[in-house]
Amino acid sequence: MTDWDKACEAIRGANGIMLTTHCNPDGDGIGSQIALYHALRYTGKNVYMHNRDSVPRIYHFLSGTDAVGEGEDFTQKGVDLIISLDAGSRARLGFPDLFFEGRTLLNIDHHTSNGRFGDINLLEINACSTGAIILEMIERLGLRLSTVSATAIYVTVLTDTSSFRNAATTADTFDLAAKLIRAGAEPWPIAREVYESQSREQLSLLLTCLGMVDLRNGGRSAWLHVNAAMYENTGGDVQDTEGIIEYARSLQGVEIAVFIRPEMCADRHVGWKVTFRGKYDIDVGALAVSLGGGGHHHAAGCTMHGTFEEVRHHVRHAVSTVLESHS
Ligand SMILES: [Mn+2]
Repeated sequence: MTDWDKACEAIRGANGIMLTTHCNPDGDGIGSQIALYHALRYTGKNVYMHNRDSVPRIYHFLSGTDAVGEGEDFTQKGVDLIISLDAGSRARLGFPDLFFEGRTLLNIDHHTSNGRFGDINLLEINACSTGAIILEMIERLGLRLSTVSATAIYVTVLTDTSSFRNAATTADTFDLAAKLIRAGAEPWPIAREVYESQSREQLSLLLTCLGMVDLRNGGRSAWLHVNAAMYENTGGDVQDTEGIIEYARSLQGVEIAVFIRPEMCADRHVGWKVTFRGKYDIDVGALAVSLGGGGHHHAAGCTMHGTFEEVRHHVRHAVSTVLESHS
């Protein structure tokens, strides 16, 4: 049996399904979740959505996001299948071990570093987004592609390809986008919600952050960070940091961009989230793996522990080593 057969069979056979995605969810995680939720609801199954962290504001326009539960506890009875979407490891889901006991875990993802942590693993590393895998899943299961699901999958493609710009963008990506638009997804209203609805606090945080850009390794690496004081002074929050790292990568000559922010769990500081972006042949996914995280060739991250200074020192060393081996 192929992984696709196993995944489809698990979904067909399940009575209660819980859809979840990684901590601090992005457009791919939320869009995949919403798209599959609406498609499966037509089958008469009990379908729930639950994530450790809340849905970012810019995705609230997707219908069904108000039904996404949040927090470390999920008490709903009768769930026999958990579907993990867009997460490279089980730890990235942010739930206690107990959460998974007695339930089948189906892992659907496109990260090269995915640890095959599910009971069933559906990994398509050439997919431009996890949502692209969900579209194929909907088709294979013979489910209806509603306007709502098409819109949610369009969001996954738009955000995970950095607006049809990154290396994952192929002719297939545009075929996929065309199919979604024909099914009712509207590019401009979606772009307006995702990219043209910034708050003043977000802009203020961006300004503060960019003012502190640090170029190192002779201009080959660019560093940005936020901390609790910067949130406090600007009124911004973790959601407002989405995309800031792209400014660091956008500088000419930069090969590795690094962004560091506090990693929170229910208002507790649990470490530092370090995000990497690459531009040329350096594989920041491998860099992140070497620091205990994971990701893609040009976009990756990890969570580290210690003081900010300790973490930055450690990451600077790792980045310098990678750059020296590529000079
Ligand atoms: Mn993704």
